[in-house]
Amino acid sequence: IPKDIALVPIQNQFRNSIDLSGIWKFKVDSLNEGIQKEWYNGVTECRQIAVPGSWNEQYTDLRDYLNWCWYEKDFYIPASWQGEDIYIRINDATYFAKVWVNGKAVGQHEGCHVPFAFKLNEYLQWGKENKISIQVENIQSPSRVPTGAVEGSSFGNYPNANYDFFPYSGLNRNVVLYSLPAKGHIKDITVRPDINNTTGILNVEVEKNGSIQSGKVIVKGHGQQIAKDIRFSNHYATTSIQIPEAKLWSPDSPNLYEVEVVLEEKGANVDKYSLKTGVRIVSVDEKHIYLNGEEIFLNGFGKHIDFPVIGRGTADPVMVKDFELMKWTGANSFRTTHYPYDEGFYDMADQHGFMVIAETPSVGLIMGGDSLQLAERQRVCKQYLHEVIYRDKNHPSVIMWCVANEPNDKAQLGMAGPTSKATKERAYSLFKEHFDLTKELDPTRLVIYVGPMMGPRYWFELTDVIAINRYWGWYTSPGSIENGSSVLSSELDRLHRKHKKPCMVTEFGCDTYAGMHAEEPEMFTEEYQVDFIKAYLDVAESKDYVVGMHIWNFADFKTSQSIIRLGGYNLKGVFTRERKPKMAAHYLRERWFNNKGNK
Ligand code: BDP
Repeated sequence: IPKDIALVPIQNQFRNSIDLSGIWKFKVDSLNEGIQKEWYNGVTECRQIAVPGSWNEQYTDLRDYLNWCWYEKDFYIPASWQGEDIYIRINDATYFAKVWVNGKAVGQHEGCHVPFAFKLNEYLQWGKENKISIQVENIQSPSRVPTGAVEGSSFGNYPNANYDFFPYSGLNRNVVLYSLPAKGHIKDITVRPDINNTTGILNVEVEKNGSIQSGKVIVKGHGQQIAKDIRFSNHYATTSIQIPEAKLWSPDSPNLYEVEVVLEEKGANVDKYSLKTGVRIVSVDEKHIYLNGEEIFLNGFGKHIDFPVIGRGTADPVMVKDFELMKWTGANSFRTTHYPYDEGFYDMADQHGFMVIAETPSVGLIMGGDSLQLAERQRVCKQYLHEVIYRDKNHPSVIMWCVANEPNDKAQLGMAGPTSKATKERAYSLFKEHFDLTKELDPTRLVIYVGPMMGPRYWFELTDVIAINRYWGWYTSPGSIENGSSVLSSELDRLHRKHKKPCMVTEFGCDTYAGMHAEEPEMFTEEYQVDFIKAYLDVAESKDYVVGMHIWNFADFKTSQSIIRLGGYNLKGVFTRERKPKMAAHYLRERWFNNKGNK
């Protein structure tokens, strides 16, 4: 798993980047004949498509199309880049992509919503146009993650994704061409913060390419500047920077420091990379999560990247608006359900003091069944953990990794009845590998998975915090919020008694048709949503070991079609898909923002 994605491409005096966003050529390849017909040399009779964006929203006939498509773009490399190492970074090709440059195969990648990069030097031509061709498909399959087309799946939806959001496909994020100094460059920077009384400590590890042996780490911010020399051995160098009277990062004061790394040769700088990070530590005991030694409570949402016309595409105005609205409600946290978001989200969270639970694309995971498929899924899950942690490890906002949402140990998701002892044992040890790998790649953060209603409980042994998604009073005892919240209350008590870990409800909510009302709360009305949310928040407040409540969902979002998804939407948003508040959003603002009754 190449580490080339560890650092986001930037522009400075040593590095260059060109964003290839815009209109690309686009051609459907439903017979998968493009390779044989050499479409990598150029497509003809094609459509046009906007990148970033999902193809399912841009073309009426492609709404449910998940098969092969071709993207193509011509580009120039500036003459000044000659002699540099030149890469391409594709930030999201959902789900499987093959890449050619000037008709030559460059590489391929499996997986959604994570970046991948290839070095292009040997494929490029100078003083001429170059052509990049990307063949992408999003075929739903049980050996993929997230899983699709699972026989007997409880979803019974169309398209047949095994998860409750629309399988938006294609180049959902931008494609960036970038150059790095060929003489040697910084490949990765890992900053691990610590605190000793009032001194902040940033432990910095730098990995580089090339023969350069020395450099500097400079930490800047809040009127201070502290520099240390580094020397590499075997491409790695480490140092520890002490910041006296450090300004810690927290939701109330999201203080950031700039960490600048330079590579030097004979007194001259060869490469430089700067990133922003914060000094903060996260810890946990039987009942609480602590940030810098102080108890915290996570108020917030599960979200989606989902907007009309743009689909799952990156859209900065929507992102900025979402932060504005989350702040308006008084939220201090969100989970990147059910996949990693684009980097901008984590930068914004760092700056605005949001605590993030960073989730991998492992949703609807089946930890049982056919061994070959299981082995494939396991491989992809581990790849995701590398990719996500390489990319997002330096964000102070990320306080927890979530390795999977609602995994199950059945052979099929909809399968009823008990799981055999052997299957359970295998599922336990395989899932433990996800936790072990996460802790190995990053020992500084908490690690959770999110458990489904009526799902296996033995995996809770592996987590730092018990995180559950609950819909008692919605999917069960419909219409009775009282029943639902009392089931929640006793279940939380049981879980905490057994595992002696803090608990969090990572999803709870109900579908609400904006504008539908009733005198007494009735399902689908705005009144029901308010009362449901209130009842769950009250339960949480009565228990000193509950550490967070994330409402499902921040906004309504598109799903596959099924009888429980009116118009093809999950309507559990407290905002509509267009970001208008429902009554519940006003209720949260009253409760969270005005600090009436949240912890
Ligand atoms: C949970 C899933 C989430 C769904 C939600 C729901 O984690 O993706 O959208 O249920 O049913 O099980 O609304």
